Amino acid sequence: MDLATKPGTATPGGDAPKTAGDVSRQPQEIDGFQLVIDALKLNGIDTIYALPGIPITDLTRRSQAEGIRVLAFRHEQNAGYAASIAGFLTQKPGICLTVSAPGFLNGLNALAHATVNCFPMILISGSSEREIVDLQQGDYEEMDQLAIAKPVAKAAYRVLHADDIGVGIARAIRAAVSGRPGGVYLDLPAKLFAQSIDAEAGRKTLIKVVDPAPKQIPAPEAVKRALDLLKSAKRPLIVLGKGAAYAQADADIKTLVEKSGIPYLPMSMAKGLVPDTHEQCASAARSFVLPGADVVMLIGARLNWLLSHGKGKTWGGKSAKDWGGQKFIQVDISPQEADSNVRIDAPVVGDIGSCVSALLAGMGGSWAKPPAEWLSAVIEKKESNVAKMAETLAKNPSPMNFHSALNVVRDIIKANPEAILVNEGANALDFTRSIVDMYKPRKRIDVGTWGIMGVGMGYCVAAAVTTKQQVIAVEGDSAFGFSGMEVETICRYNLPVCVVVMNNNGVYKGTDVDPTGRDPAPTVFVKGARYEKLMEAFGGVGVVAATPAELRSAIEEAIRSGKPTLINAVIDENAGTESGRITSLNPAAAKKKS
Ligand code: ADP
Ligand code: TPW
Ligand code: MG
Repeated sequence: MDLATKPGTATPGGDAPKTAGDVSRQPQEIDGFQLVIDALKLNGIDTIYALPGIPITDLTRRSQAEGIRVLAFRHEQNAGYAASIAGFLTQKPGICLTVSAPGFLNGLNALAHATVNCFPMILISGSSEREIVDLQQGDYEEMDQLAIAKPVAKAAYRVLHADDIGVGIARAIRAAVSGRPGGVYLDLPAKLFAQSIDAEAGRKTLIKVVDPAPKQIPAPEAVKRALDLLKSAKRPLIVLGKGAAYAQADADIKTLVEKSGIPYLPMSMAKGLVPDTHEQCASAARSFVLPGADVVMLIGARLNWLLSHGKGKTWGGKSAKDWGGQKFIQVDISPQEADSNVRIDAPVVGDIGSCVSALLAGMGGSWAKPPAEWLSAVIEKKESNVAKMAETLAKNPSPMNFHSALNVVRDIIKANPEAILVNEGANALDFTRSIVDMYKPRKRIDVGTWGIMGVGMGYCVAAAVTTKQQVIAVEGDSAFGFSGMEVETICRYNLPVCVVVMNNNGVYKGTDVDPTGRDPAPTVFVKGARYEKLMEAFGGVGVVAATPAELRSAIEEAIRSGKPTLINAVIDENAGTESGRITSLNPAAAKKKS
């Protein structure tokens, strides 16, 4: 069935002139719906994360009928987070499709998240009638969506005529994936879908984007400047960020690390780019290497709050704003990133693949390893911290705490290094990041630059669909709540997702009380909540795990069966600390001792 090209089947109400009456002379027509689908397919878009409704219901149906995988969610925010992480994992823009005003706004959070995290994503939203919206005459779901999207998007476009759909989608794709990737908004008014134009002419307007993310080769002098600085270092350090993971230059990055012999620190989503168990990995000596280093090479990592802005006590500065004395090399595709917080002595601007191969070429055959004194100091610090952690992990307290539960997850990921680990929460996030080693690139996806709660189930769906691997999500009980209803989506598509809810009865802890005695405290939930029943409600497997042994066998069974599973891991409600590792960011008045 080809609705779009059959004469006379175009939806009425389109703007294009029609030759009514004489069917034999009627040209073959194509409508806006079909042009959008054809444009996406032409550009290799094979999956859409959506929530149907006016005016995009038929777009979801017809996309599916044409072989695009349409994953329908229960809330647009989760569809959006799914699209954003699909972009990170595949380097193709993840597509989120929503209805107008409220659906668009629900998706907008994820669009902002994609932009902030440098993930390529396109939010496509249907919108209401321009003439009515612009005169504010009160249309169904009236909103000037383009204006609202602009400040949080890398780019935002609106298409008004069917013969511009090809250009609109091409521009959106290029904007999402070229240079620093980001979130792009594409506004498609309801009227556009129904417009019909001559089919042959319409098809000619479609654009297959050539080389959507062109290589950007760094200048030879920038590479030389960086290598000269690195060579002069007595205590060098490499920091790998999620931009490096995104770039898919895995082999060259590992070679660069090994050839240089420099200790490296992976940011959260760069864990596993080089295995966390590598002898040069300095994660366990983080608070030693940051203040100790004299030259730091950042590869796809920004000096934002996650790296204490490159200064202050974390970096050995005397006070919160003082420079620690480090010199920085920054490898990044965005020329504006350098000097954002502290002086960058050697910016290397280009795509990470090209930059790393240029650095490798410049290093030549004989590169002197860093001074042995520095390397042995790092190893010594690391070994003593690892030994301390091993002691804590070996304990088996009752009730179970974060450490004893995560010791199990650590073993499971070691035995299943291809599995994707989704992670959100506060303590549930921080402890997982430091305890669970990753062995392969792009296997850990988490709260990202904003430390955002709610990415969990959307990430699970996209990770399972795009990688076809087992997904294990370690979720704080609060974090899980933001997207919990999507367990129905996980069951509906029968995805190999095992959700472990670290259930400590609340946000950070489950022990707060309302001093007036009237209500539950704002940070606590229903005690002993049975999250596993939510999964059972939709046909998945639900398990309560109160001990590490129960947790281990439940995750192992989930992996063996590949069935959607939710494990309610009962954690000591006293075990966490306020805000996990970032208590210091709480305004002083609200600060609480753990
Ligand atoms: P992290 O949170 O892991 O420290 P950030 O999100 O702060 O990482 O930084 C990622 C950086 O990577 C951004 O500055 C972005 O411009 C850069 N980046 C993303 N993709 C590429 C790429 N392909 N080549 C070069 N730089 C990239
Ligand atoms: C969109 C603020 C940061 S962490 C967190 C909240 C609400 C939940 C912590 O509790 P959880 O973890 O998940 O149970 P645990 O192990 O410490 O008990 N809204 C958004 N994002 C953020 N970051 C918040 C609120 C927050
Ligand atoms: Mg909790």
